[in-house]
Amino acid sequence: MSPLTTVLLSLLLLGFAASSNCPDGWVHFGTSCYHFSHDTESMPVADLVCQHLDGHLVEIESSEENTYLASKAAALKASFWTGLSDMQQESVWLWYDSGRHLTSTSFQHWFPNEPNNAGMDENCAYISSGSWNDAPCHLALHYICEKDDGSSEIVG
Ligand code: 2F8
Ligand code: CA
Repeated sequence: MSPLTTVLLSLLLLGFAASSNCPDGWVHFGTSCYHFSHDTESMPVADLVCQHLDGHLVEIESSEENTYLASKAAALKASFWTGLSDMQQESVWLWYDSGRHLTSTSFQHWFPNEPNNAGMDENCAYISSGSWNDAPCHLALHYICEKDDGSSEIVG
């Protein structure tokens, strides 16, 4: 292989690698980038901040993703808003941004006896130590934003 071909191939490979990178302040897992907030916000404002960062509040779809997020959050010792809410209809849990329903076959990882709608005012779900709890949406908590890592985008 000529030196020129080697350089061109290296640049091409670097280009592919760069296309699946996450921005500074985001971590990579699967095909997503995740940002663990430093500030605290109500759940609806947290979602607006995530959208401002070209993402959305996290949508947790598998045990692997949940375990990864829990491992990252453990070091930060905080509870984080997810994008899961039943604010439209009590007990009908939806991922706020995609509109996907949480069904009996969906991955879910509630604390025992949750969600319990304590005080009849708990319509948003946070993750804490890998388990989920419903809590009042107006509480100011940390939050996790998610966005696609761009790896499925067509380059060129
Ligand atoms: O005991 C479960 C109960 O614990 C807390 O209330 C005392 C939670 N509240 C918040 O996290 C704000 C409830 O959501 C939870 O059900
Ligand atoms: Ca609760």
